[in-house]
Amino acid sequence: MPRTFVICKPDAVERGLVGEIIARIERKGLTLSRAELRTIDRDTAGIHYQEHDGKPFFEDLIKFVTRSPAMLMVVEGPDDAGDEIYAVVRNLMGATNPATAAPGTIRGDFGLMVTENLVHGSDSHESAEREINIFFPGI
Ligand code: 3AN
Repeated sequence: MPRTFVICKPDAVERGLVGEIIARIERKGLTLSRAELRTIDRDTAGIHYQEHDGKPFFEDLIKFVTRSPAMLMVVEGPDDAGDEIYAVVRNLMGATNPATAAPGTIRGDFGLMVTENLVHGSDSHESAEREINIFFPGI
């Protein structure tokens, strides 16, 4: 079954938007195969965001994503969806910066700032498998 990895970040949990985000994913026809509310530790966050290590916003990003519980989810789609399932979720999420994300997307409807952009979704099939292995090793 094709799958991807999604996080409702701390701002989404704090604002009570987890149900709304999951509802949008499910209404699209995708299903959750694993979900856990977990406060991400610093080391895990650093590995997850290693491509941003050294960028000016890296420290703030790590602080933000570890500040309170996040909802970690493995999202599955039907076999016909193929490995492009990550792209389906990225379209639901909208552009990285909520200020310019299209209305109708999660970030476009509920976000205002790139520093608090509600959701993470893997950006490729390979990233999805890498990230699932970081947060749910062995599944
Ligand atoms: P996406 O989450 O859309 O894949 P990435 O991978 O480019 O976007 O960025 C990862 C996270 O880093 C974003 N979700 C956002 O929280 C943060 N981020 C990206 N660019 C910036 C920026 N210019 N300033 C502050 N935070 C940023």
